[in-house]
Amino acid sequence: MTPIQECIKNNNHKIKPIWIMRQAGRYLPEFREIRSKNPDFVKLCLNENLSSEITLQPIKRFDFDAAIIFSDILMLPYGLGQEVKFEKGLGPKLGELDLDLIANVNKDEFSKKLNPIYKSISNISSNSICKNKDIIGFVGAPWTILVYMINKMSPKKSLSKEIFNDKLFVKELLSVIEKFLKIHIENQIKAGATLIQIFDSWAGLLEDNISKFIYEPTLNLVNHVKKFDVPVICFPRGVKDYKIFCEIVKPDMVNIDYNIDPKKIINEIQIPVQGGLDPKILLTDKENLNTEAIKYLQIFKDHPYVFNLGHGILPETKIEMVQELVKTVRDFK
Ligand code: 1CP
Repeated sequence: MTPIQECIKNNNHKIKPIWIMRQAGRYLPEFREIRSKNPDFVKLCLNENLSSEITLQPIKRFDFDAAIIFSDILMLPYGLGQEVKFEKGLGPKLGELDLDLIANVNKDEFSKKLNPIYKSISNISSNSICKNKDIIGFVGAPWTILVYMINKMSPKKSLSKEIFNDKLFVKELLSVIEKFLKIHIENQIKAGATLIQIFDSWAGLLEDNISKFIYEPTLNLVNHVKKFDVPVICFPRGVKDYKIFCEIVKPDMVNIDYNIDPKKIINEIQIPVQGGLDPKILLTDKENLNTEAIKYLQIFKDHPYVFNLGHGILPETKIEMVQELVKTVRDFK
């Protein structure tokens, strides 16, 4: 059994697998080299040879226990026909949103558009470097995708709450998003993903209607993944109460963010836990990194735990700090 599956399915707390959110990306010089020759990010995600190569880059360097497919949560709106562009320094920019057009996209058309992602997963799962490693497929959670599709840019830049006023529009859009997220999940599993992670990066933005926008649609996705007997990890970044989230949504494992007190979580949550370390710690020094990483390893010593961060690795992270982190986790007894 692969390491994360072993943690989840057998409740094994003796092994501490490690992988890192955004491990295939901008902190790696070999990624930056490919990226500099491929200015169109969406095209890069749809180039199955390059996306397979990028997925394997961090595995070759650090021998992580899991490979996360090089793609993006915004490939979903792209698959639905909404324009998606990534501009330097500006982040993602999405085009006009036409609900009538999107609601009429058919499953085959969508799957065909995103087919290179599935081919890349299938390439990776048959590559000998990934023997006994988990292959992580992923999606954005319905709420986070809804935010990007309506806001058309990162809510980090600005988010107008008025855009959620048209309740019927939002409800219909959410239902289309959920339908296609299920298809995207199923396609990734059929291609060879052994685990699914659901990223709700903007869960923390929501103050009311958490049931309608987060619990209910995420639970629907979690139940969908479970039908395939594939474990599902949720990352509801910034959500106020992880305990309630886990009780309602029932993922197989939860990734905690760096604002969460791990000591509190271990008393509140019975399911396997992943992550937590603040990515900024990797920008400090090795001594501090060891102290902070060991803190998590100690707290979760007797709990099924996968080492990871509390959000994606920062682009300015030095390679040697990642090497140090992997060594600390592997040497921990
Ligand atoms: O070179 C570049 O400029 C591209 C940077 C980049 C990369 C490497 C983007 C643009 N996406 C990715 C890959 C990516 N994105 C992966 C696969 C690689 C891996 O994880 O190892 C994954 C899983 C994602 C997931 C993703 N994309 C999330 C959820 C996780 C998180 O960090 O919160 C989100 C919110 C996105 C949107 C996105 N894509 C890219 C950027 C810069 C952003 C964030 C924009 C914002 O701040 O709103």
